Amino acid sequence: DNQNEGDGAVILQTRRKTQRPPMYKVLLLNDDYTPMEFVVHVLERFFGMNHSQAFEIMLTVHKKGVAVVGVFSHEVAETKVAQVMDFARRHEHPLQCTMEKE
Ligand code: TYC
Repeated sequence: DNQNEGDGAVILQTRRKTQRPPMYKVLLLNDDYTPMEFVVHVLERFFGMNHSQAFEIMLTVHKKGVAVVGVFSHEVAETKVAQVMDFARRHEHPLQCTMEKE
């Protein structure tokens, strides 16, 4: 940000550009075996979606192969991925969830 000193003199670059934390997309991947109802449940449970939003996103993943299910800070995104992967593994479904920098 440049600052005008009133008499026309300008101080150049007294402040660096404001830093925003990098954000991460959490992605859900399609597979042939995880039941559709399980994926809907995951989206409701870990991503706070209502049933109709969750069903819509599940169908998008099913048809397109992948969808962004949310955008979060690094720490929150890592937690979501771990929760989904652990829940899927405990239920013996091959569902995959990953994150990537936006
Ligand atoms: N393709 C799965 C089926 O036909 C459903 C599914 C949807 C699986 C989304 C994973 O992320 C997924 N049962």
